[in-house]
Amino acid sequence: TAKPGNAPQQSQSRIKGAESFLRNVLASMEAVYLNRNPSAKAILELVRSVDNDKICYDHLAFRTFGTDGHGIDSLANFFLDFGYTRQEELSFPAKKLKAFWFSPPANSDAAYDGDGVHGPLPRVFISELLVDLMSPQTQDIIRKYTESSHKGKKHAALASALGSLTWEKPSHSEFVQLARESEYAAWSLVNGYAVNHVTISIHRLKSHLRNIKNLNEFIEENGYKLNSEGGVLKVSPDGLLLQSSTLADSVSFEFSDGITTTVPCSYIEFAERLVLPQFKHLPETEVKEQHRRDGFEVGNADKIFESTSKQQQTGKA
Ligand code: OOG
Ligand code: NI
Repeated sequence: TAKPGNAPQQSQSRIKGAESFLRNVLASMEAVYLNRNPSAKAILELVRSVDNDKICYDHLAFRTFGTDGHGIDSLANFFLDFGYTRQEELSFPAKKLKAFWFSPPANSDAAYDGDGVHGPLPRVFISELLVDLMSPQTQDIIRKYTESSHKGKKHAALASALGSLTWEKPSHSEFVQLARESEYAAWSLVNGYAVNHVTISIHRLKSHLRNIKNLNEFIEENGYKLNSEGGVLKVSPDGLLLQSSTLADSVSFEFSDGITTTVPCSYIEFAERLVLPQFKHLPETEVKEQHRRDGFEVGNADKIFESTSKQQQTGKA
């Protein structure tokens, strides 16, 4: 049903080719994440098991080192090439981090019936460590590894989809030095471009879990700990973006000096986006994603970052 002057059929099918490649890449990133994070995998299955529900991803999140082309852009380029649009910057001066979020391209109609990476395309949240603001020792360690990756920064999405670091493994003492100064830096050194978390879109569930308070209770009843930094439920100042997250799983990691310890891996997040005031009058069946609160919130994100931190993991409340 091409209107005059609109893209003809042929370019429509080119778009579909790109979309299916994008989804295959997302599926590989997700597979790496599910293999490494048994709690996240089990939680996705649990949520699906209630009323045989489907999962929509609200967003996928990644961390990077903001130095010499290894930062946000290294991964963003892939998403921009496949139709994503860069949105607002978020800044976290105390953590020496910044982030951008990216909105997805328009979906093909089939997406609305799909599950997970085959459903509506997720937003993407990519942050970077402001490496120049770290201590000289920490900067030296980070640059030693980013430089050793040579042109790896051009292939960040591939590294994420493969679950491979683009640099060699660090020594245990280097990991500890980074962790002392920035949990984020230490996490990134051993996890690289791997998915940091996927986020379940809570309001798009069908079961009673479509309310984030019910969801949080359900997760805790099933024996999983939620990140309690600043309270379990994170609420944006406008009251319309509600988020919570689990604590990251740990994996055994063999450092280059032969020492093996557990290191934090990834977590899973939950987000409920409420209907914007100007669309309050719409009947529930007509409410679409574009009628809901979009974007991210610095105050929420600042606390969600703690989902991979040791203090949270060892149960400091
Ligand atoms: C990202 C934390 C922020 C959100 O949705 O605001 C976040 C991270 O831990 O890397 O996920
Ligand atoms: Ni998130």
